[in-house]
Amino acid sequence: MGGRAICPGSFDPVTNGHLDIISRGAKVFDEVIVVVFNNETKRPLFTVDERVALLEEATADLPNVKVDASKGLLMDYAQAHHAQAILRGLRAVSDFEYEMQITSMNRKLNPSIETFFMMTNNQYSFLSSSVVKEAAKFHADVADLVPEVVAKALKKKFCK
Ligand code: COD
Repeated sequence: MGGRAICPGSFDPVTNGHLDIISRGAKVFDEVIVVVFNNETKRPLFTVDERVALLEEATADLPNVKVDASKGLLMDYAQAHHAQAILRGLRAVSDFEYEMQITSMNRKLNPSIETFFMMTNNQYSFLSSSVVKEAAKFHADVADLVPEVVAKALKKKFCK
């Protein structure tokens, strides 16, 4: 397909489910910019800077993936960075309604930038940053659900 895609999210923290979408997207688009936004409805565990650093390490082996952060509107960011597409992941039916809402709003804000959805890999269909944080809080082993650097960062957060 080619072109530049923005993969937006909270990434608090990045999981193997996110990485699956990012790495598969990087095969379809010439360039993927992963952008960390502060989702006002969620109380973050990691600061935006920490989330960016974790994403940078986790995507270091993907040469056409860049990581950035923004405090503004997704569509303003996409336009300013000359992106043609927004890349999102879809897990269960429960994601659908929320994605419909934000995609409709984003299309209203800028109809020339399309949103593309990739279905999650079956093994990640119930994986979210929230369940990972909940499990890590009680010192459960999350090593096979997140990149190594994130597993270490979670241990550090919850041993204080
Ligand atoms: N498998 C596949 N995909 C997954 C998985 C998984 N296991 N887990 C998550 N994903 C996907 C999500 O479906 C999503 O597409 C992406 O990965 C990121 O997920 P999250 O949860 O980190 O990110 P969200 O949903 O909290 O991100 C919300 C935004 C930050 C994109 C949104 O709040 C936003 O656009 N904010 C900026 C302001 C704005 O422009 N708002 C919209 C107009 S009102």
